[in-house]
Amino acid sequence: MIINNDHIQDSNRNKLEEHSESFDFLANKLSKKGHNISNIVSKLSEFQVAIPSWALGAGGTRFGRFSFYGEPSNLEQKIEDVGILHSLTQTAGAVSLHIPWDIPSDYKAIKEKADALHIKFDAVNSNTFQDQTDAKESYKYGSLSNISSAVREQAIQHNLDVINIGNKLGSKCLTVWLADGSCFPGQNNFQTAFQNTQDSLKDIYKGLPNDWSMLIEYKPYEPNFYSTVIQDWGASLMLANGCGDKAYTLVDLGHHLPNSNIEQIVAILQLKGKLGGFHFNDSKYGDDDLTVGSIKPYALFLIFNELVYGMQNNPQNPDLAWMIDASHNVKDPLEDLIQSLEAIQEAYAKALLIDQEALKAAQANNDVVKCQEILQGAYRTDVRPLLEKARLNTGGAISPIDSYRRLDVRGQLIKERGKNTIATGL
Ligand SMILES: [Mn+2]
Repeated sequence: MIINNDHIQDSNRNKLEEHSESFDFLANKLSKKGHNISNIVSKLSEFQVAIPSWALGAGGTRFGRFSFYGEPSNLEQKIEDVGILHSLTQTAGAVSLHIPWDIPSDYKAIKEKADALHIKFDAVNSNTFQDQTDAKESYKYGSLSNISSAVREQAIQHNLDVINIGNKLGSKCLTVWLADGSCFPGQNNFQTAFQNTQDSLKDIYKGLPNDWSMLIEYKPYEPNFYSTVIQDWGASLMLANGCGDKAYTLVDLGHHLPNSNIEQIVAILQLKGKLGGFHFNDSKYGDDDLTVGSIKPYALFLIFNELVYGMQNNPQNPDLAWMIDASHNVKDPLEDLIQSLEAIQEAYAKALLIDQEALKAAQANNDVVKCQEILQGAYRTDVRPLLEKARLNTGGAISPIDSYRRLDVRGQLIKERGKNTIATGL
């Protein structure tokens, strides 16, 4: 199913008047406070977030998986789904592939399909957390950290293969996340496992094209429950520094122990020019992979405050690879992703409303009350009309969820694909 401009214009029609009223009211109010509205709206339009190829079907848990029907069963259909998201929201202009689940059989055809839908290929993700059917070695006891050099070599080669596949699609970035670790004290020698990981990453780094970057993702626990080799941002940063200038840390919101100060982590990494990628989701207890902004929207806003500050003040830090990394168990994955994209834009818009000069002055005066007033004043603003305007300006839907339902997208997909399709890798 391809959503064209007429579909969207049609579904926007009955919302235009209400949008104009609320936008004019907000724009007028914010302009009086000195905000440049068209600048904020165009920043929102430019902000594009990659959709991972594994988020388009029902994720499920280790206890079960419940289908939403009409799920994409191959890479072509996954790209079509990202195209649907992008037409409606105009903020999902990239896809992040997971190898080996999404190896194209026809590179030219896949690139043409993505081009036609204005979808770029963002970071490619390697997978050494499960065994493939034809694999010689097993990752049961780790991959890049494994005690066996044969296993490490297989895992290194896989990452080099992923770079090669990404290169053919125009990707410029490899994301490495390792499940490596141990489930019981004494199972691993921490130092050996870390050193093996560093050496393996250096071998992968040698195969990285000059205009590529390598993102190293960390996670405190799961699937291993006693130790993880790359457990936090410090370990990731050490490994990135050990590899070189093109290696960076990737922060995934769900990969922290409860109450970690993630905004401080992203601030310091940007100061050091080492924040390369960012994965959005939300969580209550652990790596819950819930809809962005559904549990802790204020924390997301505080993180965006630091990200905006970094984007404006840290030229030493590269442009970030933004991606949603969530799993959809009880909602239609496309509706869930639309809600996530909206929450990201909302947090970004609110962060753009923070008066940085006033905040700096209040900090200089140790006026703590004023500092909080400035942050919360921005946070309490209902910025949704700005998001609507950004979407309207670029041909998107005023209300993407509304249009998605009005156009009966899921019903169409079920008609086209049948009920019982399952996405590769899920
Ligand atoms: Mn992630």
